[in-house]
Amino acid sequence: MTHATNTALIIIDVQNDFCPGGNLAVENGDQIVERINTLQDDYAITVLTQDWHPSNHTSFADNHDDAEPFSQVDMAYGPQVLWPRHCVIGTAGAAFKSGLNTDHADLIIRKGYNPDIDSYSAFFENDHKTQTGLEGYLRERGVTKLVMVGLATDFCVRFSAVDAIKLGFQVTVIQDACRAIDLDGSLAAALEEMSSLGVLLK
Ligand code: VGL
Ligand code: ZN
Repeated sequence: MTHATNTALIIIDVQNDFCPGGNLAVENGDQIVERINTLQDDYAITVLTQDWHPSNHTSFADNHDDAEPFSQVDMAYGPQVLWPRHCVIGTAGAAFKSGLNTDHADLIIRKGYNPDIDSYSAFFENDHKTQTGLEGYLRERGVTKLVMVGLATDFCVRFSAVDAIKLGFQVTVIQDACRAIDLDGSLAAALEEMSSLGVLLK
């Protein structure tokens, strides 16, 4: 372990559906697994997040009439991309990517289980109000610095990093331990937003 107990590694959504062969595959998403396993040796505190949707989740295009995957709609809480059905609770696609070492996880936080609200961020659902409980957990353990890795750089990593910095954590994203979906320039926008808010992109 090389980092102090005030620093946590947050491993975002390294799940089968976000890897090649999965329902919402991120290009080369599987290539970060070994890197993340090695990184885990350096941290005293490790948190895993798991995208965890009920079958009737409103972020799934097939739960809307005539909606194409990757199109955008307006929800009560703001704009929402409609995704191919993915990470359905209890399915193989929702399981952690095989080979990912989960033995050291202090906490596994599930998100997106409310059918009416998506949750990209590990801290807040997409209404930016409903908390997941992760902030309280980290504060009670005295964590002030977060290092984020996982999938996808431009959605769940981005939203988690932005919320974390707004909450006052110091945040680093290790880019080569992340992979992006890159929908209509979303990767460039994510990197721009994160760095402008003070997220350290390593
Ligand atoms: C994610 C889209 C939908 C992610 C989750 O983990 O980045 N992206 N659900
Ligand atoms: Zn999702």
